[in-house]
Amino acid sequence: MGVPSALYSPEEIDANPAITNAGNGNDGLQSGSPVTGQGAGAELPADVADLDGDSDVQEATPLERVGGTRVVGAEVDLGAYEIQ
Ligand SMILES: [Ca+2]
Ligand SMILES: [Ca+2]
Repeated sequence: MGVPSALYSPEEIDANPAITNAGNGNDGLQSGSPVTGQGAGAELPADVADLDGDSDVQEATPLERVGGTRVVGAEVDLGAYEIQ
């Protein structure tokens, strides 16, 4: 079992992801982060924990790490956060 492909890009990114408040409680991505839109939304895992409480556990994970919408814009952001 590997890492879900929504969590990395085939090209990989060797740059600071610009995480807000990194190392001191995480709050998400800063505007202009190089991971913006670099994920693969088609590969998001199912919402097996029903994070949004709508009883649909077959849909793609609807929320990101801090409760924002999982996919904003044309493509999911790489990693656990999504710029809102
Ligand atoms: Ca759900
Ligand atoms: Ca996005």
